[in-house]
Amino acid sequence: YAISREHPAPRFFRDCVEPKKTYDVVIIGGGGHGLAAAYYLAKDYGITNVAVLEKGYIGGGNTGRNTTIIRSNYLTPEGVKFYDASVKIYEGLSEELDLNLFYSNRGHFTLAHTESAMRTMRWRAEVNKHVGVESYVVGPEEISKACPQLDISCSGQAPILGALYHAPGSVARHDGVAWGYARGADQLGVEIFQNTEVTRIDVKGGKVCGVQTNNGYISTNKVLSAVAGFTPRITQMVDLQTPIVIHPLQACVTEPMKPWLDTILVSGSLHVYVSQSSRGELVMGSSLDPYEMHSTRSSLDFVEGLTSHITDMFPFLSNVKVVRQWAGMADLTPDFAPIMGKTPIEGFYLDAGWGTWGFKATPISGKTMAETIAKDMAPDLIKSFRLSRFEDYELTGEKGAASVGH
Ligand code: FAD
Ligand code: PYC
Repeated sequence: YAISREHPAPRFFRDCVEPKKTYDVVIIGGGGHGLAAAYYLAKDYGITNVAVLEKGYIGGGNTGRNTTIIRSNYLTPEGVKFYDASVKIYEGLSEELDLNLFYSNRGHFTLAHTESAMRTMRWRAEVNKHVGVESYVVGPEEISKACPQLDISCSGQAPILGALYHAPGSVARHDGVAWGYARGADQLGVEIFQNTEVTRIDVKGGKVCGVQTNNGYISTNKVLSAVAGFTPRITQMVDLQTPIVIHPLQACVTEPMKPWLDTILVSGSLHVYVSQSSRGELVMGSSLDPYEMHSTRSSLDFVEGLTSHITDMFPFLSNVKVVRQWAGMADLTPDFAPIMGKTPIEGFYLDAGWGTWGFKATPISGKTMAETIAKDMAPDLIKSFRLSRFEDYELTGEKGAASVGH
């Protein structure tokens, strides 16, 4: 590739224009996961002959569309350990990548409005504590203390009985995570190609041998697919079946306000979650759209439902304006856990099934997928996320900890 007047180097990383004929590893998808895998391949294993191919611009997929919640208060011990490892990397990531990711520890409340929801909160608290993660059940007084603006009766619609409190709950700047990993990978020698779409993957004798792109052909024996909502299109190219289905997930932000909301609040019953960003906007979302659709359109129906429930919780917000709304394409699995690791096609690695929950996993998914590719063997931390679990009936049920209604 050449850096020229037509293709000046952007501020963060080299502007790679023309891919080489061959790479040791090709990564499809320049979201947080693909870029983190590239970074750790180079940093942890010295594998730098790596190309990241992104059909649009980096971070333009779900990485730049999510509501940035980072937490590890899951339901299964396997899930809690995995996400806890990610939170621990996140805590030092601004320093490691030398970029301010606005990582902000807020504490996270999952509100319970019914006795059955309280039971799930107690269950999650016990699993979390068992694995050494700081989560416990609190009553309405403690919630009011942390967030005095919250109407505990929710305008009489669904009084709050208690919550699961999770001290490590945090938010961070989502596109910063993609840009930080991109710059880190680039500095170590990885080449990143934007506007480069993979249109075909060649497999011979059960082994990957190359990819066709709109920017030339690349030979390689190792391909990682990290394309979230586009996963079915890529797996179709190698004739691989997964149970992933795509539903839109929408979110929005309000006009900026002076800081008043210190914590992250999630209500499963009212189907809303909210935090306040470092620039004062309320970042809010609700349930998945209830139908399969490969689209990033957003709807009036979504903001109407969301704002009606948010004003049950915070009646004083009724005059605050929503200024932007958008959607991402969530790649959902039946058990709400990801699909990570090797596949029956030699040299084809899959990082998918991130649905509504994958931003928090970006660092650890990058690290563990890099290890899987480098050693051609998945580390223990991700073994329960293997694709074959759906054939073996060994699911990793995380629906009760998914945050977002389904
Ligand atoms: P992406 O960021 O989607 O990157 C995949 C990239 O692949 C895209 O840039 C795409 O252009 C590229 N691509 C696709 N096909 C090709 C091809 N053929 N060739 C080349 N490139 C290709 N998770 C949380 O943990 N916390 C949250 O608060 C949270 N909130 C969310 C809110 C919303 C509204 C949405 C939509 C998701 C939310 N998530 C959340 C989930 C999270 O955003 C995703 O799971 C995560 O960002 C997935 O990252 P990724 O890198 O795997 O995928
Ligand atoms: O996983 O915490 C989460 C989340 C919140 C909103 C969407 N995903």
